[in-house]
Amino acid sequence: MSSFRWKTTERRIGVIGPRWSGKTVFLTSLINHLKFHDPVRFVLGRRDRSGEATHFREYAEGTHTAIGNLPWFDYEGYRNQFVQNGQWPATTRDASQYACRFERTDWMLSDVQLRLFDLPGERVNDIPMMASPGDPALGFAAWSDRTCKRLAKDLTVSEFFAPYFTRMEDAYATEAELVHLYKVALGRTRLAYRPYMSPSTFLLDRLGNRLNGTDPEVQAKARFCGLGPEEEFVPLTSTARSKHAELTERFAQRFGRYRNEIVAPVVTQLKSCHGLVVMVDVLAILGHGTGMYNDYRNLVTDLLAALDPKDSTFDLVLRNFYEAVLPVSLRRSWISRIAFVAPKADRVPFEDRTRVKGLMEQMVRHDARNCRGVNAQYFSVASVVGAREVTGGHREMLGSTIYDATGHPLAPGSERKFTVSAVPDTWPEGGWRPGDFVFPDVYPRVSPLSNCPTEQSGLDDVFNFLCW
Ligand SMILES: Nc1nc2c(ncn2[C@@H]2O[C@H](COP(=O)(O)OP(=O)(O)O)[C@@H](O)[C@H]2O)c(=O)[nH]1
Ligand SMILES: [Mg+2]
Repeated sequence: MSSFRWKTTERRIGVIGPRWSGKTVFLTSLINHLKFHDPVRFVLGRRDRSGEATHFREYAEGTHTAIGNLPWFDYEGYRNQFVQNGQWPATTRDASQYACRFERTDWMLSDVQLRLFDLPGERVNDIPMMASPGDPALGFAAWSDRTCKRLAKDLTVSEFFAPYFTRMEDAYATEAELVHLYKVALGRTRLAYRPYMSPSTFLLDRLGNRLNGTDPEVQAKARFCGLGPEEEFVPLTSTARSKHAELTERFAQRFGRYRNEIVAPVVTQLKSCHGLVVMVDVLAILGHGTGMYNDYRNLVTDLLAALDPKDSTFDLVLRNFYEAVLPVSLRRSWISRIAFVAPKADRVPFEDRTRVKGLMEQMVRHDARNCRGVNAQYFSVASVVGAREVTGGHREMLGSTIYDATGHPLAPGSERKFTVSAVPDTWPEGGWRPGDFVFPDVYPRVSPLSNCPTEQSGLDDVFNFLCW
C-alpha cells in the first residue's frame, strides 16, 4: 500500500553528449532499474542504508504537462530492442523527455517526481542564438556578428571561410551561392576537427542523423543549415546585411523559426535541470584519434561556459525567453551538480576502469573547476553490460561482438573471446591515430526474464549523486 508522503521532491536530470555517446541506453537502463527495482542490482541511496523504489508510475505522453515541446522518450520501444532483439536501440530522435513518479523507502517524508531529458550535445553550438531574444531581425544580427567574428578570427578555419566572406561582399551574390559556400566551409572545418557548427542541423538533423562522409561538396548538397531545404540561413556580416536587405530579412525569419523550434526547447530543458549527466565517451576518443578528443573538449568548454552563472547568454535566456515559457513553479532551479560519465565501461577490464575515469577527469577538470557553484564528480559506467572480463585472462574479454575479426557484421548470439588495448594513464602527448586503441563493440547481455533489469555498473552511483 502506498504510504502517505508529505511532499514531492522534483528532480530534473538532463543527459547531454554527442550522438552515439550512450545517452539513450543510459536513460533506458535507468528507467528500467527504477521501474522494476531490485535493491541487489541497483543500490538506491546510501550503501549502508539503501532503500527500495516502490509505486512507480510513468507519465504517458500527453497526460502530464510536458516541459517545452520535446517529443516523449520511447522507453518501451528501446527496452524491447534489448529484450526481444538483443540489440541496442536504433538511431533516436535528436532530443526527448520522460517523466515518472515513485516512492523510495529511504525517504520518509517525500516521494520523487523525476524528469529526464535526452539532449543532443551537437546543439551546444547554437546556444548563442538565444542571446538576444525577441525580434528575429535583432537576434539574427547579433548571432551573425558573433559567428562571423568567431570564424574570421580562428586561425585554422578562417581560411576555409575566406571564399564565403569574399562572396558575401558582392551585392549580386545569390542565396544559393552563399549557403553553399558556407556549408562547404563547415564541411572542411569538420574535416579539420574544429567542430564549431552553427546552425547545428548541418551536423545533426532532427531525426538524429549525423553528418558523415569526407567530401564537403557532397555534404553541402545533402545537409541543411536550418529547419529544412527551404528554411536555410547563414550568418552575414553587418556590411553584407546592408547590401542584401531582402536576403537578410528572409534569413532572419528562418533564424527565428529555427531558434524557436530547435534551440529554445533544448536550452529551456537544460536550464530547467537540477543535475546534468555529461557523457564523455573516453573509449571512443581513444579509438578515433585526437580529432574526437578536440571535439569533446570543445563541447565541454562551450557547455560549461553557457552554464556559468556569469555568462550573460544564459542569463538573458533566463530573464527573457525562459521566464515567458515556463510556469512559475519551474523557474527557480539551477544546475548544481554535474556528473561526468565515461560510458560503456564493460568493454575494458576492471583494472582499466579507473584509468578511463582518470582520463576523463584530466580532460574536463580545468573547465569544471571554473564553473562556479557546481559540484562536479566523475564516474565510469556500464549502463547495460555487454562484455565481461575473462577471469585470469590478460586483457581478455568475453562478449557477443557486433563485428568479426575481419570487420563483417555479426548477428547477436554466441559470445567469443577478444582482447582489448591497454588504457593509458594519461592522454598520449604526441597524439594518437584512429585504430591505435581497439575496444570492440558488443551486443547487450539481457536476461530472458521480462521484468529483470539488465546488469549495470556504476549507473546507481550516478543516480544517487543526482537524486539527493
Ligand atoms: N558495451 C556497451 N555499449 C554501450 C553502452 N551504452 C551504449 N553503448 C553503445 O553505444 C551505442 C550508442 O548508444 P546510444 O545510447 O544510442 O547513444 P546516443 O546516441 O547518445 O543516444 C549503442 O548502440 C551501443 O553500441 C553500454 O553500457 N555498454
Ligand atoms: Mg539517442
